[in-house]
Amino acid sequence: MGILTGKKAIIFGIASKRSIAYGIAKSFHEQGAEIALTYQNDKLKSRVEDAASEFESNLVFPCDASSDSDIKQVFTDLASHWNKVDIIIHSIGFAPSNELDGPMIDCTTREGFKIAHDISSYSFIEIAKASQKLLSSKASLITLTYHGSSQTLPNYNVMGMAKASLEAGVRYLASNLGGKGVRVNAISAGPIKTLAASGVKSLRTMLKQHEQRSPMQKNVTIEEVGNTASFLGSDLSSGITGEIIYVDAGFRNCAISEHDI
Ligand code: NAD
Ligand code: 0WE
Repeated sequence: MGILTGKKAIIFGIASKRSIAYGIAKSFHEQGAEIALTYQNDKLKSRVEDAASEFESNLVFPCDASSDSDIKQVFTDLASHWNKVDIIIHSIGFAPSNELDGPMIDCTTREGFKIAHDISSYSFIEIAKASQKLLSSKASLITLTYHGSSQTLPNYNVMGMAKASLEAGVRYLASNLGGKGVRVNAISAGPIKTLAASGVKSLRTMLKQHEQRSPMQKNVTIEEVGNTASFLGSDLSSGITGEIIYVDAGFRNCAISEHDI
């Protein structure tokens, strides 16, 4: 028996086998959860269908996170298959690429700011809203964030602002839903080479710095993030809500590495 046996989980944000959401789906499947997946657009449909069959599911729904009606439709469709949902994973983030290339003061635009906040932060609130009728008591909502919300690093720019907004949203949603027994948390992952991250010029430097400076002297994997999501989705974490849990090999707390002295 796994720690998620009997749980039903819907996961937003698989784009490839490197996606953090894929690592989460894999861990959930190992831990005995039933899984449903969503995909952003037709280009990603067959990949997400393949992932679903790998995890013994045929529940796959389209969902563009910028569309309230898409998000609502996911839960309408899901309700014809499931009578409850126990875990929701929001693993969606986006800013136009020109927003992530150079000093923020030069490259941020009003439109880019709107898109980044809409897709990366607001969509989590809309998903929480749309899921309410199906949410089980003891349900767990989990989103993915990054330390660029709290400390500056080159090029992350408006995504850092959107992640700060997302993390504040986690605390407010936790406060709103806590009375129902529903928990809301974020996982703050260290840098990982996924599709979204590959589009970023400074990623190689970020990964190298992380490996050198983190107490554990390594980068984290989608499997490590997935296993933390399993813990946060399970009843083992029943006392945790409104938290940002770091899966970063200790990087956040380390200003200068002991290994450099
Ligand atoms: P990824 O490219 O595999 O996943 C990003 C997902 O966002 C994709 O599945 C994409 O389809 C989805 N998405 C983007 N715009 C969308 C829209 N309009 N509608 C629906 N879906 C949309 O990359 P990832 O690194 O796995 O990213 C997942 C989450 O993890 C993001 O929130 C990201 O900010 C966060 N994160 C990533 C890292 C990292 O270094 N890779 C670190 C910390 C946090
Ligand atoms: O949250 C992320 C991914 C953010 C992201 C990346 C892209 C690239 C392609 C959002 N939108 C887009 N849009 C695109 O067109 N990460 C934590 C990974 C990441 O992104 C960075 C990083 C790291 C790490 C951007 C700049 C600097 C470091």
